[in-house]
Amino acid sequence: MAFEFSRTQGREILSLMLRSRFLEEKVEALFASHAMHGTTHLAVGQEAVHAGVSPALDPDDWIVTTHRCHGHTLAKGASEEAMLAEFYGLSQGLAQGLGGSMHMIDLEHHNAGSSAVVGSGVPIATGMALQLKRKASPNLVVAFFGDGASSRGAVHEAMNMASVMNLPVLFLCEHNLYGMSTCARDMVSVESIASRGPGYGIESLMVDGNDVEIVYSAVQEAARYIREQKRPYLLEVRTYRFSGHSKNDKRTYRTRKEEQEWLSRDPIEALKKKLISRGHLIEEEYNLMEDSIRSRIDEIADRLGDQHEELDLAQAAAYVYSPEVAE
Ligand SMILES: Cc1ncc(C[n+]2csc(CCOP(=O)(O)OP(=O)(O)O)c2C)c(N)n1
Repeated sequence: MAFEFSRTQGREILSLMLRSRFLEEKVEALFASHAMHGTTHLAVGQEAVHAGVSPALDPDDWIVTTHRCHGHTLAKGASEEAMLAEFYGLSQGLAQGLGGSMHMIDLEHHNAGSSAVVGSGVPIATGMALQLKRKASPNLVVAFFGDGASSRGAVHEAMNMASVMNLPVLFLCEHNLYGMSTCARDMVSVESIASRGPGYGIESLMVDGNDVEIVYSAVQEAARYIREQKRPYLLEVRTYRFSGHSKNDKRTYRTRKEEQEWLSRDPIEALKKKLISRGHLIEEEYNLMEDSIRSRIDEIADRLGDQHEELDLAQAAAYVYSPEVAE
């Protein structure tokens, strides 16, 4: 029988998905009004991946994320407060305000962070998995990457190394059909990136990335396999970003018809409908959930927007060049 969330779990996951969606919608508005600076990559539409991966892991498992990192960061345990402070460049932000939208890092919640260099997190995650293996840790590392990143040499090298060295890493390909304006169909040599697994001797699977219950149970199963077999795993989740690639993307490389088709498969709507049909939620409760999440995010964003505690150059330099702390 297909996996189903319990009533409590389903409501928690729905709330997490809404927090991710509304946080990103708020951030989009704040960038548009120039209250926040730099650029940002939203993952609106990909919330079933955010909410289906980290909640299915052990809290001490690690993640290494990408330039499209907001939902992953939130789902691994960061607060909206710490994330919004980072977006604003404030010293109480996740990276002391030095990283911004693309460089969220949250060691407390075992999130090793992200970088703007596409695919660069995958070898880092593989190296972390090597260290976990050396320490005989029961934990694993999730390496998030996109369909675009799947063509990078470092990603292939990392998968080969993880297989040869039996490393506890879950290669999680968040396939949203596009790398910037390039459609995966014109750039990736195979129909499904999971089909590359056997080439590395790695167990692999492709699943629907817009169904959070499917993502969650596939991740649970992959994590169980990695811990028991002490082998890596490649999971491809198929999804779609409703938003443009980054700020100011007019999305001329895809049709409105294609967007409409994916919008009709909105992962939040899908979970909401399932919970209502199972008697785990009623429409009024859902509306209250939406209102309270939106107003909490608005309140935090307004409050932080009036603050100015930023690191000065000397403090930033001391932080950047602080000595490495060996474990
Ligand atoms: C090494 C490198 N090459 C190119 C870029 C420019 N770039 C930024 S995001 C992106 C697309 C990445 O696509 P994908 O891996 O599918 O992730 P998505 O943006 O879809 O989440 C590219 C090419 C970069 N940041 N780093």
